Amino acid sequence: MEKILVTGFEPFGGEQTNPSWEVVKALPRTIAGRSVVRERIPVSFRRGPAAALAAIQRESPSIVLCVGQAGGRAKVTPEFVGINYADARIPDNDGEQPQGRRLSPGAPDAHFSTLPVRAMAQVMVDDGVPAAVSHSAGTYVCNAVLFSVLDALFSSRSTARAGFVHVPNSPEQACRLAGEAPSMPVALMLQGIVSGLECACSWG
Ligand code: PCA
Repeated sequence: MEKILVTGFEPFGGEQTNPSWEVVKALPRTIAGRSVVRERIPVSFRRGPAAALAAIQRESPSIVLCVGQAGGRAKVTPEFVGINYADARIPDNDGEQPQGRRLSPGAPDAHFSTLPVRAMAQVMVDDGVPAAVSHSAGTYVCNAVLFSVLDALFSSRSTARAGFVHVPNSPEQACRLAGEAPSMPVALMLQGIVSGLECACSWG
């Protein structure tokens, strides 16, 4: 059976939970006839990409979807592009805070996601889940994981397709935040991720 590798992150930035892992944990065992393999990865510029790449090596998935939390966003957002750049606003979970530097000198400036991001956002919306394509995954660990995964698959001429989806804060997180703090129930995020993966499986 073909495999879908889905990654979620551990908590970071002083939070108790990370909704990306809550969603990944709750995924069904199979989607569109492919088995779902899940991996929790560290919020670390060094260890995060390495953990995602190790899971790809181990599992040889046909589809890779990394999921992360984007506090402040109100929608589920498939990411269009990963860029070869790091500029951390806060230290990662190893205390590293790279600023204004390339992730991989010599690699291309950017890689576009090889998942059908526009179609994925559309099926999510059709399914009643607020969603939109994002054209920037930021310059923190999520972007580093997306760029590194796409660069590794591109360099090895892999036929596996890969991408990233950011999810909003959960309501539990928003309750502890001051001021405007958009959130979404994890069950709704889950519905969006499942619809998006079904779309990715049926495509190309
Ligand atoms: N979000 C962060 C890193 C881990 C996560 O869940 C980001 O958007 O870079």
